[in-house]
Amino acid sequence: MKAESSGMVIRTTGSFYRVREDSGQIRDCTLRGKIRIQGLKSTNPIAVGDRVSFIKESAGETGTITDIAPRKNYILRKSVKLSSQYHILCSNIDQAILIATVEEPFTPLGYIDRFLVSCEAYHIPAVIVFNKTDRLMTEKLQDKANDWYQIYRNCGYTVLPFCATEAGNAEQARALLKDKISFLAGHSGAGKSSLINLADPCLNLKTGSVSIASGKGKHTTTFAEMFELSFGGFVIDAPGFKEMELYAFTRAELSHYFPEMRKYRDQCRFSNCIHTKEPGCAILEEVRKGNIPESRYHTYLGMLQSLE
Ligand SMILES: Nc1nc2c(ncn2[C@@H]2O[C@H](COP(=O)(O)OP(=O)(O)OP(=O)(O)O)[C@@H](O)[C@H]2O)c(=O)[nH]1
Ligand SMILES: [Mg+2]
Ligand SMILES: [Zn+2]
Repeated sequence: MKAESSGMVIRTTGSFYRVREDSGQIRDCTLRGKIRIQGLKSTNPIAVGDRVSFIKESAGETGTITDIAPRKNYILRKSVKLSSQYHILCSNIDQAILIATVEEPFTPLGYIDRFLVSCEAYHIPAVIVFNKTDRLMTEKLQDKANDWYQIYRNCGYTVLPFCATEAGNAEQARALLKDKISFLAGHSGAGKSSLINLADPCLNLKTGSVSIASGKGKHTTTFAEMFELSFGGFVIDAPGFKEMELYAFTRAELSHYFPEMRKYRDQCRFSNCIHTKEPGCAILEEVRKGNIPESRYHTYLGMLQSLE
């Protein structure tokens, strides 16, 4: 009997799965038979980030996947062809990093909030990198940026103001990514690839491209690719976070995914309170007091509506 090895899937192409053995060796594998994953209806059986067992084929650098370990978390995307079905974009993520920008391009707060709600629902720790701090030319812009940092820090998130074009920040970028599996998201042009290149110039990712903005080009593929960092760790450079799907949760659950609301939601008079205009609502009271940022509450109401 052939010995089983284990590794992580770093790329999927059709029915081939590129697996990185724990020794660092890369092996293209196929899947033997059907592997059933309980309780999840996805169109792809295996995703980037999956931990798998496989048997090495005697000839060449190929293998056969025989088993997949339970996922600690995963991000879903709507399957393109069948919109009622999902596929797993990636799994076993240690942190999701949102690259946001106050200017050039302007990132709406609602976009940041929705990203954070997704991370809460997916049980993935989130970090917000506010990139292009060098573009905050006026005092007014700097004040605005500081207000934004404060909003998210007060909610308990890690906020990192950053400039990815400054060579002196390379060490900080490496510290952020080292020894972790990081999922990077953010609008086109925010600086995702720039940040990765700053940390690890060997990767030499293309930057400044507009191909994603048009929704065409190489990124139309919805399958994520993972890059190994020379100093330890992996990054998933995934353009188009827009398509990241929320779990189908109920309206009553939504406030649970806003950490600053989670603290108060049990204090509402009615247990089925959805915090819109109910008497004795603790969350409304905290919004009035300024303990829950108005912009976050505004996003909450918008999301609530879309759940109706
Ligand atoms: N001034 C300034 N420009 C930056 C900074 N970070 C990135 N840029 C520039 O912004 C442009 C877009 O950066 P990319 O790294 O390609 O952005 P991206 O997020 O990977 O974009 P997509 O791959 O299209 O999703 C490039 O021209 C970068 O040089 C920064 O901190 N300051
Ligand atoms: Mg890019
Ligand atoms: Zn309430």
